[in-house]
Amino acid sequence: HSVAILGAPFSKGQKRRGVEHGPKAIRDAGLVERLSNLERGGREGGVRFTVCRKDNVSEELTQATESCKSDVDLNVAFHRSDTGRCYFGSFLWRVRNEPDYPVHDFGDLTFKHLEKDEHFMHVPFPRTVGRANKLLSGAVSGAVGAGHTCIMLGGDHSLAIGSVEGHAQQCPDLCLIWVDAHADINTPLTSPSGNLHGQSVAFLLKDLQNKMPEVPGFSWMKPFLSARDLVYIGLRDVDPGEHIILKTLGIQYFSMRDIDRMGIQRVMEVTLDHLLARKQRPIHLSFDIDAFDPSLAPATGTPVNGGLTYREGIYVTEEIHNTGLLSVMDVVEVNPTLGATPEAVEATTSLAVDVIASALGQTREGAHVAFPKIP
Ligand code: DIR
Ligand code: MN
Ligand code: MN
Ligand code: MN
Repeated sequence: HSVAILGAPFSKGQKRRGVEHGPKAIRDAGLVERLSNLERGGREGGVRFTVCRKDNVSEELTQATESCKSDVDLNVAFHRSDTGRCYFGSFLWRVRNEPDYPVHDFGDLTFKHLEKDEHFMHVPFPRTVGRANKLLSGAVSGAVGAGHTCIMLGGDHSLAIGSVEGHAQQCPDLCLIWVDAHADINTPLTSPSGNLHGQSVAFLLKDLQNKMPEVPGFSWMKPFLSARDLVYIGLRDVDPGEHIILKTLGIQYFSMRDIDRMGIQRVMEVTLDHLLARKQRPIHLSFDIDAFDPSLAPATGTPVNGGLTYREGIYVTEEIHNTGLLSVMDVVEVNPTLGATPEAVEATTSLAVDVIASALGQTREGAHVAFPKIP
């Protein structure tokens, strides 16, 4: 599978400007380079090779070319300085042509701020947010339809409305894993803040259809997701109205207390069992960086103490990668204007790169590309 990166520089789903610089900040932390150099473990190998002859294999493997066709058997570990990859064993010596998982960076979407966009109740910028999500929905649908695994870089979490909606156009049976300190399931009627980034899930759920007023800007979409197709991980700041919704709809969630109690291993086991036991289907992972503890991800708009450790967060993405079903991932709420120091911002953006790389197959145990033995 190839990977598509879509930048969504948008901040009108909440009141703190700066989160629209998230996509650039995450790219500047080296996202594309990291993904291009992923040595993927697991069921598929990582790269395509051409066979070359032993006598043409110099210290610098880059000299080997496609014109070398016969097999060689080397029993070595070899490090290629040009790609940084290591190969080991008694195997055919092959040279990488191109990654099996090319990374396509589609750049940033361009969002318009509408001049005339009155509040709806106490909800600011409803038409601007609705239109941005309609645009994003089309982009995600296009990327998934073209066969890419799609990484959406936010931007605030209201963007998940369009991202999940676009994903669902291609994959109507998708399931949703929402990693966040917050449940983002307020309706305009329950929301204490009015902010749409705290309401994204309510727009998606069929089960809330008769609880949702008609918000201007959103007539292009209908709710499509069932409450049983959603699992939360990392909750620790849930509004009373949201708690009522979680309980009445019987939504599967794992608060930080649940993670303390069960451990992240069991949480992921139950999460994936809940969503995939009946049938395997595409996963939409919506990852709000504020799920992490603020000591790890300080540059975000609504930090809440007591969040995921680095290891818990990476375990979540490793387990999702290992299903082989990740189809779209959102990484949202990285706000590079909010770090107290440049180091705080850098910690947050490099953490975002780490969770993306992990979701796409970077392993902590290491990996190598296996070679077929000479018959
Ligand atoms: C709060 C905060 N529940 C709200 N939500 C946030 O505004 O609805 N989501 N910060 O990320
Ligand atoms: Mn893997
Ligand atoms: Mn969120
Ligand atoms: Mn959040």
